[in-house]
Amino acid sequence: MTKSALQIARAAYQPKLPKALKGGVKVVEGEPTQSVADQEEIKKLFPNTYGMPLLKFEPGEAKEYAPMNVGVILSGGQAPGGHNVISGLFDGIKKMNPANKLYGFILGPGGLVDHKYMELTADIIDEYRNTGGFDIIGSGRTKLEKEDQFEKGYEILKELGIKALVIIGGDDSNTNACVLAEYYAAKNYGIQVIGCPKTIDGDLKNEMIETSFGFDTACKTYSEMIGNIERDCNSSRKYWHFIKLMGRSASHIALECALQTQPSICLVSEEVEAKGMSLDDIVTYIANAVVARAAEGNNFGTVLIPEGLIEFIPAMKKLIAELNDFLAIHSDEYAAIEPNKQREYIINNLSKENADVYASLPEGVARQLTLDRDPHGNVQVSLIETEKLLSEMVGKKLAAWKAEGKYTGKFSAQHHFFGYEGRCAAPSNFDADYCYSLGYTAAVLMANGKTGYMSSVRNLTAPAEEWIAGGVPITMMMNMERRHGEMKPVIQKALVKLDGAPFKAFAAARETWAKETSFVYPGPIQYFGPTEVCDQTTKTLQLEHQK
Ligand code: FBP
Repeated sequence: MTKSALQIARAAYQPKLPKALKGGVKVVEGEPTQSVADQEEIKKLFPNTYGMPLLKFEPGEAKEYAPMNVGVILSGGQAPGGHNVISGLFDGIKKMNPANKLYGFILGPGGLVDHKYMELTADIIDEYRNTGGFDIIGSGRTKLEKEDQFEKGYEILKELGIKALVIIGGDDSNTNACVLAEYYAAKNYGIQVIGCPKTIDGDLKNEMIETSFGFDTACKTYSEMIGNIERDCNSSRKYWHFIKLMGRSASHIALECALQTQPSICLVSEEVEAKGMSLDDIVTYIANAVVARAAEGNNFGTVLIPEGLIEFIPAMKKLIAELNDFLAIHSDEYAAIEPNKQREYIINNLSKENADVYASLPEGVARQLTLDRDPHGNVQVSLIETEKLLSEMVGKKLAAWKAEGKYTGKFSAQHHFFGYEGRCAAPSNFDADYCYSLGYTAAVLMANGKTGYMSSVRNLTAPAEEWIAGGVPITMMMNMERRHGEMKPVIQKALVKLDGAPFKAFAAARETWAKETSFVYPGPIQYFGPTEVCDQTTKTLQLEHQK
């Protein structure tokens, strides 16, 4: 395999570990824990894994550990650093006992159920150290939630002599990891399950999990590109760039990129929902900023748009819900209608309120809302080109204002969507170190017989040496939520907090950014060089830690 010069140099990078993981490890138990809400229900559902103590690692005596084989699964969307979780896990279990073996299940949780796996040997691991992507074993979105899947999994775990399984995933995958841990514990199968917090979206975080891995690298990658666009924009001074950023639901990525690049405008879905803003309110907000800048002779700017925005606009949320229900029953009838009559058909069949919203949408977006449903029958919001929808509507509003003599500037838009570009980038030093520590921590948790825990590494704005490693019972992060019409125990998803330090810092600066050109150009991720350039964490983490 041909490798780039950076890949070759980067393979030799030795990720930094917290002090407690450098030699023998002592596991210190804290107080018993409670779930964040709905304690009685969660306790009943998880009799074997509820209420376990928090665990903290400290330097201790080197111990001998009995041999154990371990399995690992990558679940859901790619996030930079996944390969380092696996290499930290590999190095950890080999250090504990060189006879230990690591097996990877292929293409996500489906690999466990379908018995598709490979042994991850030292040669294979060495090929993937400090690289981006999940291609070492692949990832997938099969949900592990049914008993027959757990039993199929157990068959192969038993066959391979696997005593512990690590599931690297987001909130849903870690919820499922906990259900699996509970199931195997209840059955006395002797199989431990440990979770690792992954997602570029940054929405798997709480008191004990300061950030999910991949968020740092993905945001730095997007911020580099946004900075480059801002410089282009400030050079030709003739375009407004509408940039949609990944993050299925929460706006953490858009907010972090805004803090790094200081765009003219950044929308935050959680604020849109809290203020009950309509699509027209958002369009008017952007158009007003365009007019104000045009008055200063600046017919250019940048607008950051979180991917999940549409679903946070209350009126759109209602419309999408009614469309989902309606098309679940009438999709064949709808498909049989001539394309040029479909819009009218939908308008005639929706409630007046939703029909009016639907009728106000540009043709293309209205169409997208009735097509491309996922296996659960829901609109795939990520396929909706919000960046084009907004620029088109802003353009129309400005044209109307021009006709009324309220605006005399020029408006020309460019569109971008940054998502996949950042998910497999070579991990930043932060993600390389953090992930390696998470994997190593998982190995220590397993060697000490723990199950139903998530690997946790905290104090992340301090140098890696001072990071605090340990385990958090997954049940501690759970509450009951309605999913597909049923109340289920799930890990609480962390949306952007409007009273949190990152949003407040943004809100305090955004008027200036809109009026003046305050762009910041972060440049590419640096892997070698001064620590203030190479080891910086996200602004989100820095601001959250300043509390
Ligand atoms: P995870 O939550 O599984 O980490 O995935 C996050 C994400 O990258 C979202 O930002 C995005 O909306 C989605 O995955 C895209 O999914 P897919 O890879 O299936 O297109």
